[in-house]
Amino acid sequence: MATVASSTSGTSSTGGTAGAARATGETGGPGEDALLAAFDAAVAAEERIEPRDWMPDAYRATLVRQMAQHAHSEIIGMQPEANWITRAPSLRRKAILMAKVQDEVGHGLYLYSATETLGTSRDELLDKLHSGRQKYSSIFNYPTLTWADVGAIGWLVDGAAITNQVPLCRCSYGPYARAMVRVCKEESFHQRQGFELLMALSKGTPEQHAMAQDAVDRWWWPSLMMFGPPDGESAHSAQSMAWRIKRFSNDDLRQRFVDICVPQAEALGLTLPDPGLRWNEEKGGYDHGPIDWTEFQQVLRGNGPCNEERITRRRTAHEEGAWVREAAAAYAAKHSPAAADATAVAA
Ligand code: FAQ
Repeated sequence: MATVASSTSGTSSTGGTAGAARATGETGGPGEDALLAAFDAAVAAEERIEPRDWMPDAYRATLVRQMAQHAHSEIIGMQPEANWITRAPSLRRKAILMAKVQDEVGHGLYLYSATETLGTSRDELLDKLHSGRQKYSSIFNYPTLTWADVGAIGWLVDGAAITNQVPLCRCSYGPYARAMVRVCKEESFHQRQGFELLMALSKGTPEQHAMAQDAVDRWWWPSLMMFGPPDGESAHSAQSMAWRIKRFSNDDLRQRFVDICVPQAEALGLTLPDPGLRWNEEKGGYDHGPIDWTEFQQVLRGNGPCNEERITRRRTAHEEGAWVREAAAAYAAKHSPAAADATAVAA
């Protein structure tokens, strides 16, 4: 991890008004050192930084990077599961899956909105996603080969997402923290539906049990990679933790997830595909086998099994949705207060 003491400097043009610890960035206000000191004090006092508060440019850029990546993950993350909506084995399962996929796009909306409070636009963010300048989570570059994958995504991918995101409810940036509260509640439902789906398969016919096991075998290691590179190679963790954006390191959260999953796998009657999993009395957690970080890097470089397919589908969806955006903008313009005033004057 890179070492960081407190905020790196940088100015921001937004003026702040929130509380004694918040200096304003307006002309004639305190200088940059005072602004930075007030910002650091607010973070240290567990106060929330709000959109109109002064913040270092690097803090803003870090938030935009992480939140945009998170928002992109939510909307790209709809694709692997949507693949199974038409083939869900019952009306009940189809209704549940449709609701879950709709929730994911909702999470994307909260997160894009929260990112826009940092002075960027949704168009800009989507453009960066489509041109490969911003990332989305590695996990969504794996295929969903069988119905059991829907269960494995719910149990493992949503489970990993919750483990990572519950601490983000205490993120120092207010809009992100508040969005996370609702997202986590919904992710919790998603995780349970995945667990319940896998339980039904695991206790079903031998073929269904084998399908569930195969899905867990394929999703386990990529789920562990969701937490990001090991702490020693995590470029942003130290600074993000100093700013209280992140509360725990990648490895600490990964460990927490492994410890949660082992007893859950036992309850499911499924095996986690890691012969190296052992209870370690001294650390009070499970040791696990080595993660294939070469595979992770390959996926990040665009060479995962589905990278090309996912981004192509996303770009197509964006192009095909152009008429909806145009219609919505035309409707908003027609019904804006200015348009209403003009109509009243003409009458
Ligand atoms: N995939 O220095 P760090 C979900 C990048 S939502 C791709 O450790 P950081 C819901 C990282 O960006 C899942 N890239 O970075 C759902 C950085 O690259 P950069 C998404 C990754 O930010 C469920 C570089 O590696 N969740 O699943 C990944 O401090 C089911 C160095 O890494 C979030 O986004 C990765 N896995 O920590 C939806 C949560 N890991 O930007 C549908 C919020 C790292 O310098 C269906 N994000 N990288 O080019 C976070 O908590 C953090 O950003 C981490 C990474 C922990 C992901």
